[in-house]
Amino acid sequence: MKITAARVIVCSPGRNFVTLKIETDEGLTGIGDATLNGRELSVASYLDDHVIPCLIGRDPHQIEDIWQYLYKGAYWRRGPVTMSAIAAVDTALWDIKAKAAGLPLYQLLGGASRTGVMVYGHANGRDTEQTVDEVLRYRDMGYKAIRAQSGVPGLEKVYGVGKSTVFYEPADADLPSEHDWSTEKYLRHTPQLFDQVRAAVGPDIHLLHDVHHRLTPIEAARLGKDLEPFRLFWMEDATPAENQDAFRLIRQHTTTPLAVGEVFNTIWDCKGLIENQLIDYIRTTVVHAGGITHLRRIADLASLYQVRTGSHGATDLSPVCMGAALHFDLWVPNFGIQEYMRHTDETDAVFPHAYTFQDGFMHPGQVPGHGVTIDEAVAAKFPYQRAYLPVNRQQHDGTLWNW
Ligand code: EZ4
Ligand code: CO
Repeated sequence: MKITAARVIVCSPGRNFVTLKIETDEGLTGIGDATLNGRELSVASYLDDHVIPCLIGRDPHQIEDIWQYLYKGAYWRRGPVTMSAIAAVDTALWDIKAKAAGLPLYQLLGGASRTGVMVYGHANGRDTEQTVDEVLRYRDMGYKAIRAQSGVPGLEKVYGVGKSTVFYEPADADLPSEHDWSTEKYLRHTPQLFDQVRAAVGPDIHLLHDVHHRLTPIEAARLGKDLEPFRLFWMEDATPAENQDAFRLIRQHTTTPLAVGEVFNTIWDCKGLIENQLIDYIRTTVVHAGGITHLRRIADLASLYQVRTGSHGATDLSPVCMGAALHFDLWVPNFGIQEYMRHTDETDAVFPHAYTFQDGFMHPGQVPGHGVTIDEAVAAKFPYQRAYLPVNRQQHDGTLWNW
């Protein structure tokens, strides 16, 4: 088999998505997600201008060799743009290989290790009361694990809380919108939020929370300690992780489990955190961390230290990534949990998919390949629209902070 063509499809059914489609001389095609929120066209260009010309004529079965060629062959290694582009190629090639075998992708990885993939949903409210109601609504939808995010008194906009409680889309403006941040207000509010959520939902539902990189290590340590009575499944992105040692300080102070890694793009971003047992869950994804080929390497390293997977699954990761992730999750021995934010009906119409949700668990389906396709005619109705993630500034003096 030979690769005869590859195309980048950019569309915006409510939000932007970049999809790579690879075609072969045997008529088999595969697709991969290349979406990098707020920087979509950079990945599209990387693929169009520098990757696709190198793919034509290659054997699509040589997934590992093509991965190494794109990673080592560029000379310039790593980075979110490069690794998202490599991920798109890798995902499309796994799709083709599984279709050629006539098997759902998880069978090629080693088969199912579990009956379904536990996912967590997002409960958001403008205040504690509404957040508690949302958590109960997610429980009633069947979710076994729920992330709770709430507005904070004195802050106008907070990460995770949007206009609608059903769909959350932070990339909301033609130029970055600006939010105010106050660590003091957030740290005062969050423990009482989880006190009330836990009291309302009882002991059996897993509760999660995303700090979204806003605390310093010592502040994160204090929040982790304050949240211990409410038995969180995890506290996510407690502090930025460029300095992997920062997590040592948090770890020394709290038994609240720690998750990090949605912005990581290679195993090197994870290495110290995993080898030093500073985290409990690694959140790297198919799309931003080099595809299934590289994610498998990260998961294997993590398994040596009893670190489990908990892949990012926000709406800016397309259904193509979600489909591939669910095959990975069904197989990976050290699976922990998978994030799942529902896409809009427009997005689902562009990306018909085989995966299903039932009673808090998802399944990738039995369709050969990863089970997600793109309807290019529908996609063409939704042209690209520039959209940025917000930025954060300290409320008291306007200093730029982590969003
Ligand atoms: O802010 O994917 O856990 N989920 C998250 C996401 C991220 C977005 C950024 O594009 O932190 O909502
Ligand atoms: Co997050």
